[in-house]
Amino acid sequence: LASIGKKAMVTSTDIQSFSEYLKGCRRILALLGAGVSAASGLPTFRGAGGLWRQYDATALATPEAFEMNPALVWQFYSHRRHMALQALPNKAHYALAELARRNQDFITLSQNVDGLSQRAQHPSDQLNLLHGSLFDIKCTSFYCHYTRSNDFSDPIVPALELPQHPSFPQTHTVVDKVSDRIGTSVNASEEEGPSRRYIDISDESVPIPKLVPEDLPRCPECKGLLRPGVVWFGESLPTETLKRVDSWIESAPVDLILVIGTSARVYPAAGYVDVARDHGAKVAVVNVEQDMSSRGKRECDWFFQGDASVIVPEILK
Ligand code: BV8
Ligand code: ZN
Repeated sequence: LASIGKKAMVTSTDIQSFSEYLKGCRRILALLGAGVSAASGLPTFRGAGGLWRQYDATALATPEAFEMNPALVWQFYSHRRHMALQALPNKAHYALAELARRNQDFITLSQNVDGLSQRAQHPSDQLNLLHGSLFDIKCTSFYCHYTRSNDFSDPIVPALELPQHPSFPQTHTVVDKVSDRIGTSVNASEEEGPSRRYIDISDESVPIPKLVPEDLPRCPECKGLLRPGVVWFGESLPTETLKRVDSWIESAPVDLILVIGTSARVYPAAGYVDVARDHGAKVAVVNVEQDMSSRGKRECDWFFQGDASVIVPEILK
């Protein structure tokens, strides 16, 4: 009897049953993590990509690290801004944007700060950036409220220009006029314009220039130090965004949550999986690793193993 009473928590890998269910879905959530942008060449936080030089990325993404060494943290973020600007959205970003256009009752909760969902033309009123954006900047002076969004300058200040040594082995060729590519998916190879050569400073063998605070991004209003507009560990998530998401969830039962490319370790973002389930949602996980579904978490209803840029367009078509 116990076994009959126990809900069959079988995780299906069957696209057919998922597509059947998806057809009847109206209110859908997606929770995105760094794995969605892996196919665009951006490193994830855990696993190999989780290190920047000899630092754990999550140790640099803190107010304490910024307080202690703003130059190093700015170099970390400047490098990630540069990488994100050089990257292109992939088919997962486009498929999710397409679903949002098709269905107003689909909203995306993204933990990613790389701007790729936006560049895939994901409708902005259905895209909730839980952890901010690399391209938002804000002032750190207590009394000053200066912020700016969509600052795609690369680098943001001359001193953060990646060192250029054409002979250096780690150089990678980048194309100029990146700003022309924002909002388009122009392919790098079609890009004309002179290419400059930069050193990849994520490699700790590469000496990085010593910066003084004056060289760092300063507030045009109060001359205070500017910081990346991302949510660091220990900081609360944007209240407006949380309010919007929570009222969307509370307003009616949820049919489905897609959990794509996330280790679901960072809270409160990861908590939305259980919140959605508690509001009636079935759970579909897309991940290259099994650990998400089998890590003792409550079972998901579907688990699709593989690269999000391959699987997401497939299961949403
Ligand atoms: C807060 C912006 C409180 C910055 C980020 C102990 C227990 C529980 C919680 C805590 C705890 N100690 C501290 C906390 C709270 C902490 C937290 O959750 N820590 C974790 C590490 C335990 N959370 C916070 O601090 C949050 N704030 O709690 O505030 C508070 C409340 C009120 C008032 C004041 C304070 C703030 C968290 C936000 C931190 N900022 N990002 C930046 O980007 O630099 S988080 C950052 O890491 C990302 O945004 C992302 O959210 C997270 C990384 O997670 P993922 O995206 O999942 O990436 P990851 O690499 O982990 O996984 C990638 C996955 O993709 C893997 O599963 C992999 O298998 C898969 N994958 C890889 N390739 C592919 C793929 N899948 C598909 N296809 C592929 N090709
Ligand atoms: Zn200021």
